[in-house]
Amino acid sequence: MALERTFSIIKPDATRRNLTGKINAKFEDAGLRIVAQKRIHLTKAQAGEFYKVHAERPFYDELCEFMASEPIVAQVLEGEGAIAKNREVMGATNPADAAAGTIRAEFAESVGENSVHGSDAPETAAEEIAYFFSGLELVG
Ligand code: RTP
Ligand code: MG
Repeated sequence: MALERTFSIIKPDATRRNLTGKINAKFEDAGLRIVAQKRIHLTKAQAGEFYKVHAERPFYDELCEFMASEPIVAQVLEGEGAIAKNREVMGATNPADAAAGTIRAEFAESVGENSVHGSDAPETAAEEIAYFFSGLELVG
């Protein structure tokens, strides 16, 4: 499998509880390298742009409020099959369905406040990385 990059967010529920280090340890233990990382505070409009694919869903407004409520940590993870591997380490969207040992099983508070985001495909990974990071910030 080829070396790949994916985009990750440590969400406000997790940064608020000082879980960045524990979540990063899960990524690193799974063989994902953190090649870029920064703490930023999104506006609600920026959160809305990022999650625009969900604009018609009933939870969209609540999701945007949540993502803008406190700082997030935006990251780029690199590894063999990084997109699928990251989704595996994250666990299912709803922590009640997430496999034991996954980030969401251990740390998520609810289906909405579920600690992490991970890109779902190569095209979205490329778009999301480019939205948050410049070429200069991406060190291989
Ligand atoms: P993400 O995009 O954040 O990596 O999560 P995902 O692929 O596992 O889930 P997705 O269906 O893309 O949903 C995006 C985020 O919206 C929030 N959500 N809330 N209240 C609800 O029923 C509900 N459903 C989804 C979660 O924060 C989810 O991660
Ligand atoms: Mg998603």
